[in-house]
Amino acid sequence: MKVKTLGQFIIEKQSDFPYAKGELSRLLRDIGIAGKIVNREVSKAGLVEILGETGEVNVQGEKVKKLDVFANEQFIAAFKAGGEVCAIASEENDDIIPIDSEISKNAKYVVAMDPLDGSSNIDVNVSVGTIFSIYRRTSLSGAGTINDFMQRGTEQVAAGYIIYGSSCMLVYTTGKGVNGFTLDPSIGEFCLSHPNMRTPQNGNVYSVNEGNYLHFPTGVKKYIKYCQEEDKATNRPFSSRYIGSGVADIHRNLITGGIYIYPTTTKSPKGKLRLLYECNPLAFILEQAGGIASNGNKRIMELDITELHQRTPLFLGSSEMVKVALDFMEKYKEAEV
Ligand code: AHM
Ligand code: MG
Repeated sequence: MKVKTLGQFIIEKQSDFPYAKGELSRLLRDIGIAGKIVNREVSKAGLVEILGETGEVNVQGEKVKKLDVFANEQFIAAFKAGGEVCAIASEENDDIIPIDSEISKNAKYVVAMDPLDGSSNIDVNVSVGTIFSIYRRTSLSGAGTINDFMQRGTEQVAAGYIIYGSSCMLVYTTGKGVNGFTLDPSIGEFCLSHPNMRTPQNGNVYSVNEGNYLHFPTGVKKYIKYCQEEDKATNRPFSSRYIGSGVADIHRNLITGGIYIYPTTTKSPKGKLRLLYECNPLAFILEQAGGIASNGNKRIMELDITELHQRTPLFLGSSEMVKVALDFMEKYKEAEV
């Protein structure tokens, strides 16, 4: 069987964007390269000194692990060296990183990313991931500004994630379906392994941190009980699967069918996950694969964004499952007021 590498695939697909001059292709290729370097470090995590906490606290108030810092630096360096990006937003940085260099003076894009999602899982050998989202800049020239990021998810040009798991995979979309590439370590290339990924309309997995149950909205509590009830026709009870590493949970559900929920809680009344670099890119991928992404009553990609690190609740996954969860949210919305 002839193997198709990420590089070959990107070149082939470039004709999908007749107005583009190859910058997006180069940007995606740069992300693949940085991802390989991060994968190399993640797979050595148990071996080397790099493991452990730096002691710093990131803008979300969480302790930063060394690999988060490494991944952040690696992707930033790749974007700066590539010249296609005029600003970066990262979970690890309070403010945007403007880029104004000789090679980036014609840069058309901005990138938002979570360089290492699920990082509390690194030191226990559980999959982690990188999430990225690419927008066309709205500013005219020079370094990008924060306004370049204040765009709805529907404006994304491309989005994807890299999962550092039992194998390393890069999954991305440019709005024409979703394709997945698995890293073949023997040749050091991402190879097309999951062309045109579609998520099943229905599944039997629900993923939510049930430890927070008491603090969930009534609609979510009722939906969880629904998942646990016996019903032959709908194949219930569903299985509960929650890794606590969003990319891993969502990747599995994308393939097998399922729903991922991170609702509001009394502790996090706006939810935990971030709209710009977690929910919007994952929503774009899931929608492109035939799924649904909602905040409980609105489509994620149509939410207005006003802050870089804005949070939102998330209901994401197989269309039929998400629809049922949203029906519960609608039915019990009065219970919250
Ligand atoms: P992070 O970006 O700080 O790693 O947080 C995001 C992660 C998701 O990957 C995961 O699904 C969720 O937070 C787990 O949160 P919790 O431990 O509250 O269930
Ligand atoms: Mg994250």
